[in-house]
Amino acid sequence: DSTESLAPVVLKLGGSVVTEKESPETLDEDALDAAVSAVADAGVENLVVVHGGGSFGHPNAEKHGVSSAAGTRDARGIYEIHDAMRRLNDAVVGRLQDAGVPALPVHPLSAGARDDDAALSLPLDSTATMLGEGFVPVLHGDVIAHAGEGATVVSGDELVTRLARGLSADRVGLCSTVPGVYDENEEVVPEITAFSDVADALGGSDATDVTGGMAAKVRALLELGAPAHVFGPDSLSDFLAGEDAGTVIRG
Ligand code: IP8
Repeated sequence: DSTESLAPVVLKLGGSVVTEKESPETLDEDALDAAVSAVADAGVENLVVVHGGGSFGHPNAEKHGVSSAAGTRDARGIYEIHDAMRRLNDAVVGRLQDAGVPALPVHPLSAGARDDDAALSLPLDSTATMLGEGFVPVLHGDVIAHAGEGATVVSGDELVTRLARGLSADRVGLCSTVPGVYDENEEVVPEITAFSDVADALGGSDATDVTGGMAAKVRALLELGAPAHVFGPDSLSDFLAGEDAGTVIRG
C-alpha cells in the first residue's frame, strides 16, 4: 500500500450500539445521535468509521445461510443482505453529514473479495484518497465475492483489521455495548499486552473463535500493530480526544 503516511484513527461502531438488536431493522436513534455528536464534536482529522449490522444484515444473512465461511450463489439473497447493510450505512452517513461531518460511504461488496483460502483483500485507494481529501470514509460489514463460495459475510471487525494494517492506523477504537474486556470479577481490565493477561477470564490460551467473540477479538487486536481500545458508548468522546478509554490492547 502507498498509504502509509496518513496514520488515521479507525473507529468501529458496533451494530449493537447503533441499532436496537432485538427489533428487526431498527436504529437505536438515541445511541446513534450520541455517537454522531461525539464524532462531530471531536473533529478528528483522518478518521475512518466502520459499523456493524446489529438488527440489519444479520437476519438476512441467517435466512440465506450465509456467514463468513458459508457462502451462497443466490444473487438476490446476496443483494438482500447487502441492501440491508447499505440502508443502515445510508442512515449513519446521513446523520454524520447532518452533524457537519464530511462522511462518505464505502461499500466493501463493490471492491473487496476473498480468495479460495478465505483471505480478505480490500483495495484501500478510495478510502485513503477520501482521507487525504478531508472526508470521513464510512465502511460497513457486508457480503463480498468469495472464490469457490459465491459470496460470504465480511464483518466490521475484519474490516477494522484490514484498515488498521493497510493504512498504518495510529489508534483503533471498538465501541460496543460493553465498557471493555472484563476480568474474572467482571471488572474492566485497563491494559492487555499479552493474551496471558486475560487467558483465565477469556477461557484459556488455546481458546479460538468457537468460544465466541472476546478471546478471538483480543488475539486479533494484539497483532494489529496499533493500540486498540475496547470501550462502551460513554467513553467514545474520551477515545476520540486521544485519551485512554476502556481496555487498551497493545501487542
Ligand atoms: O455486525 C455484519 O457485520 P458485523 C455484516 O460487524 C453482515 O458482523 C451480516 C452482512
